[in-house]
Amino acid sequence: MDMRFEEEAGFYGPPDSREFPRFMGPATFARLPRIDQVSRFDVALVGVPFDIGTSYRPGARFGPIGIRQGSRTLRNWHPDLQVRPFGSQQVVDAGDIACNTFDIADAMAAIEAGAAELTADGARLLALGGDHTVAFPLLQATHRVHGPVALVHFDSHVDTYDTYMGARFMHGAPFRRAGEEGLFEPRPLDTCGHPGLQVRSRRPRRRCRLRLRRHGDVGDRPNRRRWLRRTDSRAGRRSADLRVDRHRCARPRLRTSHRDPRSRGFSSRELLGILRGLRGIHIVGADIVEVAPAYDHADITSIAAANVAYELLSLMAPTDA
Ligand SMILES: [Mn+2]
Repeated sequence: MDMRFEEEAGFYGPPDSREFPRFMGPATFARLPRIDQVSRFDVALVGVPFDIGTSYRPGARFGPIGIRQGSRTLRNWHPDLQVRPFGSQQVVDAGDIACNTFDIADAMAAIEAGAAELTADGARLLALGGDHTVAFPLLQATHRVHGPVALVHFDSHVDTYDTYMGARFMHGAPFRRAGEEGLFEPRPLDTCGHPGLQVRSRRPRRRCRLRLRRHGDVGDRPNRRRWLRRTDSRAGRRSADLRVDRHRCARPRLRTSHRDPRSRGFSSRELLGILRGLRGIHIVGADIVEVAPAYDHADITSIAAANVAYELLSLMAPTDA
């Protein structure tokens, strides 16, 4: 049987689930068309199956597969934001960036080149990691097109290590490297994910030149409102880039596939609510990292990550006229 992608206003979305139930059809994100099946695209999802930069539990190389599997039930209508993420912009699945799994430097170059190729014509990129190391080459590619972006980072760590066992490129250092190259501004780095402080791990060392903004627990409503106001005023005038460390900014109670687990993070509901509050910010790039399906019971984390991706796609979507 011919399984056609549903067409709405010239944009191709998932096949009609009344004819082709969601357990059938393409293994692409949300069963969307592959990049080679449409003539043009506005947003590309791309997998970055890289996890040799991790310092604790490996397995995020399977993150793109897990998130795609967790995305099969996503629908083309976001009732809270009142947008059609697949019917008002062309979203495609660009497959995975083939990156070396034995050589970090080689992988970094491949990820930057792959991301740059996908965004050269102005398309936006939503990357599915992979461990957090991948944020650096992805930001390099974003910088090529947009210059320094306003960076919003959800994580329980600040990821501003200088080196770890001598390694400069690893999952605890991407924002140190990005800061050194001037890939984002204004400073300080906008990280949130920690009740009480903004992150849950140790504070960065003094010699780290990146200052960090204290937000309080943005899961709490008054703090959330204040954080959204600040983020809006900081990011509102420039292109923004969102980085979500899925596993570390969510509660281990709910997120079971932590690659490097920490307690007391946001619930999925809190995180999605915070993201929804970012409506109006011009997002040019985003990634969701550290999804490790081997530790994920009943696809809980993969489904949550897919929904974060959906929220980001909805934030990128034009509002219905
Ligand atoms: Mn991280």
